[in-house]
Amino acid sequence: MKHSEIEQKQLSFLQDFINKTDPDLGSIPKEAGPLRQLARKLFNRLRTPVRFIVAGEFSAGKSTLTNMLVGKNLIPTSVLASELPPLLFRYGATTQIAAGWWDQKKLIPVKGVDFDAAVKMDPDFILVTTPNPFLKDINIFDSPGTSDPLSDDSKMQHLVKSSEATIWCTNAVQAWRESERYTWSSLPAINRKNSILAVTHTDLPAVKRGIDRVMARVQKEAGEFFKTIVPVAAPKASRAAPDGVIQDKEAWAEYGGEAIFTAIREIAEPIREKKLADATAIIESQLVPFFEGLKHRDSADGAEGNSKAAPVVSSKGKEMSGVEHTPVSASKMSKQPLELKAVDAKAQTEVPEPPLLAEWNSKTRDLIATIEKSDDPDVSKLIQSSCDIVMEMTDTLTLIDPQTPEIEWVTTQFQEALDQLFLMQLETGEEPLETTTLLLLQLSRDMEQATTRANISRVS
Ligand SMILES: Nc1nc2c(ncn2[C@@H]2O[C@H](COP(=O)(O)OP(=O)(O)OP(=O)(O)O)[C@@H](O)[C@H]2O)c(=O)[nH]1
Ligand SMILES: [Mg+2]
Repeated sequence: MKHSEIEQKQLSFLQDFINKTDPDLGSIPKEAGPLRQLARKLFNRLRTPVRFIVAGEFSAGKSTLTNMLVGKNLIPTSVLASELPPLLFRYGATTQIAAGWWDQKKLIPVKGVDFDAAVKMDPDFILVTTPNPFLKDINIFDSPGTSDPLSDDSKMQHLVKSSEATIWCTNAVQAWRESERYTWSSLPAINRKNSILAVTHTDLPAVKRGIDRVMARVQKEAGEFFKTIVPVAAPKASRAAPDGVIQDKEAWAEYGGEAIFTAIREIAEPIREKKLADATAIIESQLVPFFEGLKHRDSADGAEGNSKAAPVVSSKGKEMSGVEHTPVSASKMSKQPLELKAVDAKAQTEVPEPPLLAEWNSKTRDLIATIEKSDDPDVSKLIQSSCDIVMEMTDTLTLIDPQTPEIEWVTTQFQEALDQLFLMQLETGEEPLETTTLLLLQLSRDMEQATTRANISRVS
């Protein structure tokens, strides 16, 4: 089954779960609450496009490249670049802008795509929507050149935290300077992992003459830090594709338009695959058993039609509604609302868990239970506790000898989660506890995968 079909099925299951666990329907066990929230979170996660931040030093060509990617010269030259806050580009039926603040959910629409008027409101960011289909899967954040991504500027911190991939712009005239290398190395691992280096201004005659030398040097000095290095000349590429429609194929390829879109897709695809696989694992282990229990209970009450579940697709693409899961009664689930998949699976097959996985699952389960139980949770303390257990396990994983590719992979997943949790300590963002729970559950799944594949059982 194709990625998009599986995604659609999971989305309809989640939508169904959310509808059928609505407390207003009455007779819904109150334990459904946290699972309903989890379903909402997964639904939003699956529907959120992959977010790329365009970063780099002052005047590196970030906004010009962003304009090319969204297929329109939307970023004004009338407003001084230094005055512009971060610009978030998303898909919308019409081209509109709105002023936004990170800590408020409200956006204030600004009439007539008037950036000056938006800037006067002193927003944390300006949201730009435009009907480019590319933006349905990818969101682009243009960062302001004067902001140091490492500064205490909370606008910038939030922007970096909100993105999953980076396009770093470096001017070919002085490509990959020492200061860039320094800033880059201090960015969170998650932003550095999925990254493209766009070498801009490659159409300038002086650059063009020595382009092979420039690219060879950049490759040598920065190759290890980026998935791909792409030479671009965004103004020329834009001219080859007015309004995002390619008119001059040759020029589009020559000026890097094609290469940068390919690089973006190659980075976005695995991120989307992982999101879907993670969501599928959580749906299978947490939501399906509860939903089946609900159905079972309702059919015992003679009200089966009320909670007929949409089919769920397992990670292998097979339909599994009511087939692979033993129905769990709602009252049983109530005691373990967020039971981990690894524990469930082992209980069914009675195969003992590898000790490292068991250790991680036990710590995670305790912490999630604490999160679930607290009526008035101390958010920062709980994030700190999550950081502690993730850090401990990261240390344990790094000590494993020999280091197999599976161990290295799962260690990277833990390091990335740690980066995200560190940033959440600085700025919690929306629904911090749900995000934390989700991160821990994903790590459980990663651990299960790695321990199964690599047979990691102990630190030697
Ligand atoms: N010839 C040429 N000019 C470029 C290219 N990319 C950007 N420029 C020009 O370089 C200047 C700076 O570009 P911007 O896109 O504003 O750079 P920026 O990184 O967004 O700048 P700040 O936001 O101020 O940091 C503008 O005059 C652009 O027209 C390129 O590939 N080739
Ligand atoms: Mg700019």
